[in-house]
Amino acid sequence: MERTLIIIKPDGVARCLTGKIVQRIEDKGLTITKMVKTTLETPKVEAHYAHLKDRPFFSDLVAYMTTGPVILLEVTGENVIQVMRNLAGPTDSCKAPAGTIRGDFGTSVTQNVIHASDSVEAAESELQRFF
Ligand code: DAT
Ligand code: MG
Repeated sequence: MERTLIIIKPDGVARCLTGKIVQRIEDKGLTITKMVKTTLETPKVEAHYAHLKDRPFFSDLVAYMTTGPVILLEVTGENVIQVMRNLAGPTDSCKAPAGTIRGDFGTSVTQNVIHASDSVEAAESELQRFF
């Protein structure tokens, strides 16, 4: 069994997509083991996206992630990290195929509805950071 961090980003929460996203996760047979609604503070978002701090979009990304409430989820299941990345789809919503969360609900590369951890190491450190 593996666990991963999912964040329903501010655009997803504001557009009332939480129920649909949770449904997709449960329909896939995964288990939501923690779920919290909160508004993220800038330092936590900066730490979460530290690997992108030299990219030109970093400040816009941090500003966006702190604009409103998010839903933090710990999701547990077999190969959950890869399975959730597959459900999320590619980073850029405009290139994400229909049937993926980003393909169906995302509106841009920034406003791409959810975060999903990309490795066991990232998942463990992100879960520790946010829970
Ligand atoms: P992912 O969220 O698919 O793991 P990532 O870790 O490379 O992608 O980037 C984290 C977030 O940063 C991503 O969800 C949206 C934003 N981002 C990435 N590339 C971007 C770009 N070229 N322009 C604007 N925002 C970008
Ligand atoms: Mg990433």
